[in-house]
Amino acid sequence: MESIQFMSISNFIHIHPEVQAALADKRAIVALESTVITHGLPYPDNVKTAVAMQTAVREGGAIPATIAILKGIIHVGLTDDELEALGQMDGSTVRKCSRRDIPLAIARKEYGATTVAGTMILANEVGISVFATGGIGGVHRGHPFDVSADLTELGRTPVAVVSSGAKSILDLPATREVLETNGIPVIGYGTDEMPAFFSSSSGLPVDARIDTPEEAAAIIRAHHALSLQNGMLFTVPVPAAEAFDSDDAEEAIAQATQEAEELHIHGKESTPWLLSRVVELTDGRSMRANMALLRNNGRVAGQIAAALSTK
Ligand code: PSU
Ligand code: MN
Repeated sequence: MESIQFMSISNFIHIHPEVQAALADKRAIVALESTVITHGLPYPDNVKTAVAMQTAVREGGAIPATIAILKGIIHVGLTDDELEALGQMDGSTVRKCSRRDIPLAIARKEYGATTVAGTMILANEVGISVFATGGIGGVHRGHPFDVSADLTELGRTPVAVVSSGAKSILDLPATREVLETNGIPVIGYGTDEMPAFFSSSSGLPVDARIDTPEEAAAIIRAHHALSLQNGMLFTVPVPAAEAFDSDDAEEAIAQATQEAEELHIHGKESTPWLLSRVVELTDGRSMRANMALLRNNGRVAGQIAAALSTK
């Protein structure tokens, strides 16, 4: 039998040649997650959005590296064909990979989609320090012990996450408190308050406001210089034209939350179920906001990574 002690991450990882070259040259790279592709958006909008997000990262000045597990192999950077195949898969056949799930998907040679937590771990492993996503997980409404592992990971893995805050399906004030407890700076990019995913306002304060990629890079450099091991959260509001701020959003969220209770939806199913139910209840308006903010966050993260790589 093969001895486990000779196994290292290199046995299970494939880095796309373009990403490998960028790593070697210390060029700007932005990691992207894959749960939003397999569990967050329906096909074909998921693939379209993932491709648009990669393009936005390039426009920002960085190389995109979408991370997923394909047949037990960690892929950092996907080809168009791999992205398309993953996007077409039935979400129930792809393991949603947070920290605890990664070794399970690898050992069983499964397909795995990385969450914010899972993507942070793998990005950090290969030396990528900026990561763009839509919204992080958080504390679920009415379930103070259902706290996303994203918040724990942000407390212990040194990656800068660019997002539109935590999803508004969550208990945002509780989520804000846990971010603080875990030592995660919340930095508003062009805003004084933490955005609420598809709405731009949560009424909750950020720790600092910045307005340029250079200011973000200065904060990340200070963090690296101190060898702090926690992550950072840069929060970017959804573009105004696509924001979904109305009371309709809150009404849909409240209804979806109540239905989830009645149907006993919990654990890792909770977030994907709530998000897709809100899309139905809002006639797709929440999804349009979601797609717009993903692209925009990709662009901002690309700019931040580019500012960080210029000495
Ligand atoms: N944002 C979306 N759709 C998603 C997610 C975020 O618009 O599906 C995913 C992210 O991958 C995030 C995860 O890390 O949901 C959180 O899941 P949980 O609450 O089970 O930790
Ligand atoms: Mn949970």
